[in-house]
Amino acid sequence: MHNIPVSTILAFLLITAAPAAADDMYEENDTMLEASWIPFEFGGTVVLSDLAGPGIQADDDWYWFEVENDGVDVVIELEFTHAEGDVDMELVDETETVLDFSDGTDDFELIVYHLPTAGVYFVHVYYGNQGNSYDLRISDESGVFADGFESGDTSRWF
Ligand SMILES: [Ca+2]
Ligand SMILES: [Ca+2]
Ligand SMILES: [Ca+2]
Repeated sequence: MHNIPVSTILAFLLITAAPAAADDMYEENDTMLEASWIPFEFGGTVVLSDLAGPGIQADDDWYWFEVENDGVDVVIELEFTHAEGDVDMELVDETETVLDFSDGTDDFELIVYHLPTAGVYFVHVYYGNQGNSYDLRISDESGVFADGFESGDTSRWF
């Protein structure tokens, strides 16, 4: 601190603090290679805001999750306020193929997709770049039906 004017220190703090305030805790995740991990589990539901708070769509946001079983019917829900910035999303596989997308004009986007094989999949949240906050929920159809069970219950119908 010796010989450094206070105004210089304050300016430095403002500059370094600004990016964190403008976006979410999952940055940097602007490309597939930088995608943030979502701890998806078969039969369960994972909610982004329960992990490190809601997302903010100020630039491209990529997330990845792993499916350990073949034939999972994955349900991906995105919630936000459309009036605060249009947000869209797509489901992408490891080969960068877009499997499905949702680009509506309401306060949510929804993708329901049958994943034939186990593997790593990506959710790409993008479009308006207005700094709109959102929540992301990933579940599978068995998770929907298992909602009445206590967490940790591993019982299945099949
Ligand atoms: Ca973000
Ligand atoms: Ca981002
Ligand atoms: Ca949209």
